[in-house]
Amino acid sequence: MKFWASLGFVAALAAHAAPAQNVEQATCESPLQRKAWHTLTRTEKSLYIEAEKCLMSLPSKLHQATARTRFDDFQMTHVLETPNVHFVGAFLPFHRFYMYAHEVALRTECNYAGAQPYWDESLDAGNFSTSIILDPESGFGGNGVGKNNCIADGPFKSYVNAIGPGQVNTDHCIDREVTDCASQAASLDIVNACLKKATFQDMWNCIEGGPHGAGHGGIGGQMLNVFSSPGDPLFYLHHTWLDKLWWDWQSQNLNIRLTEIGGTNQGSPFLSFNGTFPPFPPIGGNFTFPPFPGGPNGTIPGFPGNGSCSPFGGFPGGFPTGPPSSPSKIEDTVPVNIAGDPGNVTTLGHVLTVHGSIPDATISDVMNIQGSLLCYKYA
Ligand SMILES: [Cu+2]
Repeated sequence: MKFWASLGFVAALAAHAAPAQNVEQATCESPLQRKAWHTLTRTEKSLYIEAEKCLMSLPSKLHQATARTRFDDFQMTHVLETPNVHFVGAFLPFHRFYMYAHEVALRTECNYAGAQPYWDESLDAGNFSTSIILDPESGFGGNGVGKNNCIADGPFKSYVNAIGPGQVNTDHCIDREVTDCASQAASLDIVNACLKKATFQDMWNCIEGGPHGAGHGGIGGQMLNVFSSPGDPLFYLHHTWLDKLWWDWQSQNLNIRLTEIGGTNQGSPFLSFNGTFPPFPPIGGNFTFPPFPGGPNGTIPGFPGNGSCSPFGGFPGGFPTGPPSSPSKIEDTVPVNIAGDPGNVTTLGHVLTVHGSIPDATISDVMNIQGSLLCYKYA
């Protein structure tokens, strides 16, 4: 049987000494329960926050030239992977894998017994500034203040980011610039429109352009930087929510959607362009999230960010996906050299990496949140 021909599979069996006939059952017996922040008890909230603070206190293992802590390691991994994992078909798979790696680190390095919570932003759409997630006592602290928009209360107020902004690494505070109007794209109407999309590509475009943009633009500051946004610990709750939305979409038709992938495999030229580009005010020499085609109506929604919720009018140089329309202005597009995925369209063989926090995996490995690698569920 072809099944048995896989050396990796046999080695995995040997390593776990699992009886062969129980392989199916042995995969995901007790999925971790991921819950919405709004439903956590006060104790659950503080256990999560303590675990994140623990990651912020452990020394870097992966990126010691730039990172000081394990929290920084994750942020740096994101900075380095940014061109490969935004505005491409691997956007949702990579971030699913990355959220999982973060959850594993909390559990294995910081004695956290819970699951990665998520922020159901539809509950706060249009009202991020009054969200309980920004509570200084039970949450992540509030909006930034002063000239640099540094957060001034809450458990993370004194954390010094060593990574960012963007691809520049300089010590700085966690900053926020909460913008309620930008958070409107997290509304239930938009979420539901995304969940109704018929294809992976349309759903992904809708989520990346809509709810994804709402979280980054609605919190602003660090969160609005496409490279260094994981410097704000809210990032992990934001992207876990997006992961849930993908799973909600998949769950409507698992027969097809456990293997449905697609979308461009060509990284955005805007993320590898070494220079300033007119519509995006550079932050630390880098760009905030650009607009993204494929909002809930399949049109250009205008990226809800940059301190405004007015639509982004026009976009010089075309959309940030696909081949550059002005090659002479582009230093280089991201080369199509993703391991396991040499073509222009994203496939299941595409290798995802978090730089060794956990071993590399393929998109195929992360399609099922209750499969052989991942084992969690959403409430
Ligand atoms: Cu990202």
